[in-house]
Amino acid sequence: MRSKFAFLSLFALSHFSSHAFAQTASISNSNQTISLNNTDTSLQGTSATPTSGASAGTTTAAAACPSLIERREWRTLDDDEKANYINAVLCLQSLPPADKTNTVAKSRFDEFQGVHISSADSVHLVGQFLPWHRYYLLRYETALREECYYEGGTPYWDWTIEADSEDSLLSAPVFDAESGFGGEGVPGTYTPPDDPTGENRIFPEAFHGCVQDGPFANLTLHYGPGKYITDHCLTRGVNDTMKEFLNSAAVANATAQPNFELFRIEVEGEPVTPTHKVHDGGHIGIGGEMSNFYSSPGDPLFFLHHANLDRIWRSWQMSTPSRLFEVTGRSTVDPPYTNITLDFILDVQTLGPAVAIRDIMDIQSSPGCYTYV
Ligand SMILES: [Cu+2]
Repeated sequence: MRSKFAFLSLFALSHFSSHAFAQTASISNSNQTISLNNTDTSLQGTSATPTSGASAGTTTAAAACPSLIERREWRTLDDDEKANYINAVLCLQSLPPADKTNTVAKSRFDEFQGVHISSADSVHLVGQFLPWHRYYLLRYETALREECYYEGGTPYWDWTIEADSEDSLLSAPVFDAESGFGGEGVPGTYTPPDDPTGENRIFPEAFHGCVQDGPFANLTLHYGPGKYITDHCLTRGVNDTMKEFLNSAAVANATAQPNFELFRIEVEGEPVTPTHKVHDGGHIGIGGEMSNFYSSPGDPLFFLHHANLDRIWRSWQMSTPSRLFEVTGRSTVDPPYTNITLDFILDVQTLGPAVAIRDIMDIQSSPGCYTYV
């Protein structure tokens, strides 16, 4: 049973159960803040992977990293570094899909979007939300590096910089037509397909139009919007209605949470929270394809938004030693569910081998081997 949602509930599920998740709305927000600006090197070379006492699983010791890939804020990249990243994304969009049985994807980039669409119902609003997206981003970064000669790390967009200021989100350098990902959708250039049952979670108001400047002006997506399969442009609907959910106070509220479950909920947002949060706020603030629960990775900015969320999680993990390997939460949206553990398997389908959550908890051990600066 699904119903039509309001525009501002783009990431809402209509059938979430109202047990403990609904009670987290009033979690107290202390003034505790965690610096996100310090170079994250405190565990470099020292991490060891714990084994779970509860069940067997992958219990191999974390492999050491030969070096750490630096993930940096987009605006700290120089013009050449920005161009290198954009060119690598364009490369991924030009490579044929690795999965020859995939008849929809025309490129490696499409393949990533397709896997998110088919995974979305099982990797959101559940305990594996953050781990799954961490691993998904890692596979994307690895593809850029191994298949498209990119030598850097996934950049992130720290939207608190715009959200804390009087500036519009659209003023962010990520939207620059020359050095960034292009700007706002042009009104009147795109009409999304009807979604009479609501199952595609398409909200026409969020689709201002096609992005017609920048490197992705000529991009044709083959998946989406939603679960539809249509050839269409990259769409956006950038707006400032989400700024209050993307500012540094919102991030501080998230990192102040005392356990993983409360932290994950405070990051992820509606419908288990009464208002938007940083995750759904970023999706809705960019709008268009990014506003869609299923097909959002069709906008290359998806990966910069989620890298920032991953950075915030890393910050929370590093704030107390016990948090580095803390993971809990329901395994599915609907019962019967189990409580996920470090042994829970993250499946990214054709994008790479399945791994246990344990293996990606410490980003500074293999297969992660990256750091946020
Ligand atoms: Cu997602």
